[in-house]
Amino acid sequence: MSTNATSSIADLADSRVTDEELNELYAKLAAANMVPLWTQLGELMPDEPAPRARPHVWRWSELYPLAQRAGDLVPVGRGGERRAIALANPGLDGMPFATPTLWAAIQYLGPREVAPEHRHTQNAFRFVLEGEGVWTVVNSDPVAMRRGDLLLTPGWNFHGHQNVTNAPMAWLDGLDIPFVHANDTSFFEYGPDDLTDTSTPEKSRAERLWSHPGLQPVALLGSRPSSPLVAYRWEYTEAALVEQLALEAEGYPSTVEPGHAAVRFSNPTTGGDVLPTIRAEFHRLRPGTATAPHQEVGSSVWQVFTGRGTAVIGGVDHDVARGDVFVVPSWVRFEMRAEDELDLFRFTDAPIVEALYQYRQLTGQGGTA
Ligand code: GTQ
Ligand code: FE2
Repeated sequence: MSTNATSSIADLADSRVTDEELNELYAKLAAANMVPLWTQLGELMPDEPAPRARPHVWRWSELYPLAQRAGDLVPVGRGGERRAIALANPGLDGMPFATPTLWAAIQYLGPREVAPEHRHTQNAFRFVLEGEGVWTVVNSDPVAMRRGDLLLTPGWNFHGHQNVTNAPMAWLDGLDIPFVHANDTSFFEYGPDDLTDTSTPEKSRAERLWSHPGLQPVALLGSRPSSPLVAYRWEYTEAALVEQLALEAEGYPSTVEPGHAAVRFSNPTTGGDVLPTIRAEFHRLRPGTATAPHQEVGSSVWQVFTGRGTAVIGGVDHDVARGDVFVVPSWVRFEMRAEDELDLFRFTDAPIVEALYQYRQLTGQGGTA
C-alpha cells in the first residue's frame, strides 16, 4: 500500500473553501513559478524507486549494421568528434541516455579513420566485443584495443582514436554523460587536430607502469580518483574467471554463487572502482545455471560477450545472445539464466549511489518487484 499517494485537492481542502478560491490559488502559484509539494509527492518521493528508465534490449544484430551504415554515410572528424550512436532508453523522453546516469553507445571507426583528440569532464570507458586494430590515445599514451579489453578514459584526459587497419572496428562506449548533464558540470575542450602520438605499441606506458599484479610504482604512490591502469586485458579477466570456477570445483569458496564467477575491475591505487562514477564488472555463468533474483538501487547496463541466455528483468524474459546490450533500471528485480556458458560485461552507477549513501539491495526469492 502506498503511504504517500498524492491527495486530491478536494480531500485536503477545508470544506468552507470554494473551488473557485482554490483554482485561483493554483493559477497564481503557477504564474509565480511555485509548485505545491502536496500535488507532487507521489512522483517526487515514491515509497520505493519508480524508475522512468525501462528494461530494454538492443540487439547486436540491429546495432552493428546501423553503425556500419553510419560509417558509410557519415564522416568522422573535428566538430562531430565521434561516430558514436547512443542507446536511448524508451522511458527517458527521447534523451540519448541508457539510464538516468549512464550513456551507452556503439562507436564505429572505419579503415584508417581517426577520431581527433578532445577532453571532457565526463568519465568514459570502451569495452571491445570483437575486432582489433584501433589504438586509443589517452593522455598521449597509445593504448591498443582488442577483443575482451576494457579501456578507460577518465575525466579530463585528452583522448583520440585511430584505426590503423583496413577493416572497420566497433565497440561499446560507456560514459556518465546523463549524470553530468543533470548536474550542469560539463566542461569540454578540443585537442590538437592531429593525434599527439601515432605509434602503435603492444603495451601502453600506463600498463608498463601499473599492470603488474599487486605492485605499484613507488615513484607514483598515492590514491587517485580514477584508475591509472588504462587497459584491463581480456587475458587477465579470462584467467581470473577460469580460476574462480576451477577453485569452486575443487571445493574452495571463490564464486558469487554456484556456477557464477565474477570480477570487478578495480583502481590499483584505492582498491575501489575504476572511475569515480562508473563500476565495471565481468561475469561468467556455467551452462544451465542461473543467478539468484536480485534487486538494487542504481542502474546497470549489460553486454553479452559470449554465449546465450535469458535476462529476466522485472519478471519479463528476454533471450539474449552475443553483443546484445540490455538495461536493468534501479530497483527492478533481475536474474540471469545461462543456456550455454555465458560471459557478460556489466557497468553501473554504483559509485554514485554508494558515495551518497543511497545503496540498498534485496537478494533471493523475497522482495517486492
Ligand atoms: O570516444 O570520446 O560515445 O567523447 C561519447 C562521447 C564517445 C569518445 C562517446 C565521447 C566519446
Ligand atoms: Fe570523448
